[in-house]
Order: sequence, then C-alpha cells, then structure tokens
Amino acid sequence: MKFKTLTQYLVEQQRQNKALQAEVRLLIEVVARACKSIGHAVGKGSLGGVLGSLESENIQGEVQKKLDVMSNEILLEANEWGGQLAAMASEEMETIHKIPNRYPKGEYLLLFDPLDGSSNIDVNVSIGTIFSILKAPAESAGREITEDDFLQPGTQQVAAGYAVYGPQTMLVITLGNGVVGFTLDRETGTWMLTNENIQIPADTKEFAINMSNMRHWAPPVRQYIEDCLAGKTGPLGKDYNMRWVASMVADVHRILSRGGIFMYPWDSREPNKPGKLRLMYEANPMSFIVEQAGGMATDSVNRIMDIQPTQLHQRVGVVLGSKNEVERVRSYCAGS
Ligand code: AHM
Ligand code: MG
Repeated sequence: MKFKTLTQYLVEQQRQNKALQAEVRLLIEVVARACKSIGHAVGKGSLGGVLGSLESENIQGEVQKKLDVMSNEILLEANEWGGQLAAMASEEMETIHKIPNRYPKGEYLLLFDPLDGSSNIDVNVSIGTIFSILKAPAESAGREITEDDFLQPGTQQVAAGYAVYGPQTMLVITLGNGVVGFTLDRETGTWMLTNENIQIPADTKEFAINMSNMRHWAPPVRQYIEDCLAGKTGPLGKDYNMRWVASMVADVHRILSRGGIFMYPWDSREPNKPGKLRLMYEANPMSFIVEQAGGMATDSVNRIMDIQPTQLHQRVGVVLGSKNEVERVRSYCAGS
C-alpha cells in the first residue's frame, strides 16, 4: 500500500485551498519534525537518561519532569528561526517567548503543551504534544507581541494538532477542513498519511473520567456518571464501558478512533478554578480537532471554542467527544 507523506499532503492542501498560507504549511512541518525528535527522546527512556523529575516547578506549580523541559526546548529551538512566527507560548513557560531579533519574524503565533500526560512519562504509558496556531492580530504589526495578542478564542485557530507517543507515533492535524492522521514510519523517519477524514461516531457507550474525583464533582456530573453506571436497566438504557489513560492526548485519540466522551469537569478541590486543563494549550486545540471530526466540545455547558480568554494559562472544564453524549451531559448540566 502506498501512503502519502505529510509534505505531499500539505502541498496538495495548499494547491486546493489558496487561503492556506505557505507559512502555515511550513510551520506544521517544523512542529512535526520537533515532535519526531521528542518521540525519539521519549523512546530512549532510561537509556537516554531522560526519565525522572527536576527540582523546578512550572507556572502552574507542577513539578517539571526532565522530558517536559526537554520537549519545550526542542519545540522552541525548532520553531524559532524559520521566519513564520511572531511568538510562542507554552504550558511550561510563565510568559510568551518572543522570536529573538537575530531571526526574521512572521505573523503566526504557536501555542503548545510540549509533553501532555506528564504523570505517565516514567511508567511507559502513551503521552503526547498538543499545539495550536493563531494569527497575530493585524494591529500588532510593527510592534512587540504581547500576551494579550494570544488571547483569542479557539474559533480563531488556523490549525491545531497533536502527536501521540504510543505503540505507534502518530500526528493528527486539522487545518479547518476535516481531520487527518499520520503514522511515523520509524525506519525512514517519515510521517505517512494513514487516517483520512477521521470522524467521531455521534453515539457512544464509553466514557473517560477520573472516577476518583467523584465526590468532588458538581451534582449534575455525578448524576450523569451514576446514570451511566446504572447500565441497561438505568435511565440511559445502555451498558457503558470506562477508560482513563490520564493522558488527554491518548484519551482523545481513542475517541477519534472509535468514539466516546472525555470529561475533566470543574470540581470542588479547586473551587475557584473552572477546571484542571488549560484552555489555550489543551482544550482549544483538542476542541478544534474534535469539532472538525464531527464531535462536540464544551466546558460542560458552553462551546469551548467560543470562550474569550482573559489569561494565557487560563483553565477550563472539558467535556468532549461523541456529539449526542456531549449534548446529553450539556442537558444535565444546563438544567442545574
Ligand atoms: P499535564 O499537562 O501536566 O500532563 O496535565 C494534563 C493531564 C491530561 O493529559 C490528563 O487528562 C489529566 O492531566 C489527568 O489528570 P489526573 O491525573 O488528575 O487524572
Ligand atoms: Mg497537558
């Protein structure tokens, strides 16, 4: 079987869609190359001396793993010099990373979670990289980029994607016209188009949530999960299955592969925060991908991509996946 390469796919996309700028195509290629390097580092594990934690904490107060920091550096270095970007922002950095003056600047903004699923790094379970591309506001031309320039709703994303480092290394992207997946041929180091037109089934019998937080959830979320657990004879009339990898990338990848609902809702452990996951680096790019695959993504009630961000590291509740099931959760939560 002959597969297209990522480069071929992107060049063809650009021919078909004149609005797709060459800069975006190049940017995705650079991000994909950086993901390949991260995948190599992840794959070396103890042999590369990359496992374990550092003394440092990130802006969210989380202890940084060596691979979190390495992945962040790989992405910064790879993307700094190409001339497509005005600035970058990362889950692992307090503020934005401006393109140094020695390099040309472009008009795009790149945001990423360099290594998602940090708790799985040292136990050899799938982890990933998530990214989102925005355009810098037109009025920022000729002046320094600021954090405020990044505070655009998810609907403004030009492209988004993730790489999952699992049994296979895969890259899933959207340019706003559907979702496609590439598998890394580890022998030739080439991303090959293996999954065209990815679609999430509208119905599902599989949910993903960290059940250990049940006592902290809002009553409607608790009610929904109790109804799922009640099975065929309960109000939902279905026997549900449960999966929780604790790497959003892996959980979302499963949903893109066979449907399901992923939930990390608000809970009372941190009552003043709307959720655990980050809007700009995790929720927005994943919502763009899920919507482009025919699914739905909400903060439990409202569409995530419509949220006007007020802070770079803003958090949000996340309920995404199979449309009818996300809609069901919305009806539980909106009624409360
Ligand atoms: P991270 O970006 O620090 O790795 O945290 C995000 C991860 C998600 O990938 C995953 O869905 C969630 O945290 C798991 O959280 P928990 O350990 O509370 O189940
Ligand atoms: Mg993360």
